[in-house]
Amino acid sequence: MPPGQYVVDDFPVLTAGPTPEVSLAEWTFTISGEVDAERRWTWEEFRALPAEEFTVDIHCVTKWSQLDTFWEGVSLDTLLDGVDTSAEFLVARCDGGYSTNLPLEDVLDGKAWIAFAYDGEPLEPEHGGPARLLVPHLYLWKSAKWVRELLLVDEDEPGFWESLGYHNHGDPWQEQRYWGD
Ligand SMILES: Nc1nc2c(c(=O)[nH]1)N[C@H]1C(S)=C(S)[C@@H](COP(=O)(O)O)O[C@H]1N2
Ligand SMILES: [Mo]
Repeated sequence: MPPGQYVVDDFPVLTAGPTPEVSLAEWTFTISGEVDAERRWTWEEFRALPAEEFTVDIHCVTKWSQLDTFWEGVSLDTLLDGVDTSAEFLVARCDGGYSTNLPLEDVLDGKAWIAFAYDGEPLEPEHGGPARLLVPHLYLWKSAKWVRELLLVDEDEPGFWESLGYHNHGDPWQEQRYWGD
């Protein structure tokens, strides 16, 4: 367990604002910014991509952790495969306006997914359904719910919580909770 965390058995919901609604017919997922060509998938196209089941521990900056959570999603390695970019960072953008920033190296090599199922069921809207980013090795505010776009950028840009004093990187093992940690 990362320092300062305690284990919970339930799955708390933590959202800054209401749960946005989007129909699967309108849902798209886009990779944009510093790319050779923008990539966009409809829900059907996204669900036709190779998906993986994975079991991970998740850690919230408010100190709860949940162990062995079971998910299904598309790896960011799959989504970024063949994308030619000079970018070293991304901004994940969501329905409802939330955003979070990440170095590309934190989402490649099997470290991040766009998850659409939790515990064998479609991901519930409160937890980010139809699909959320999951980056389990960082604090959970980096795991953007209702994610719709990955904007690839050369210069790192703070997201929603990062602009409000949360740590830019958010490694729970180093207790990077707030700015200055
Ligand atoms: N779009 C969006 N994603 C978000 C948030 C949010 O407010 N909006 N909150 C973040 C925070 S601070 C946490 S701890 C986790 C909570 O995920 P959960 O509600 O599934 O537990 O979602 C993260 N992703
Ligand atoms: Mo959080």
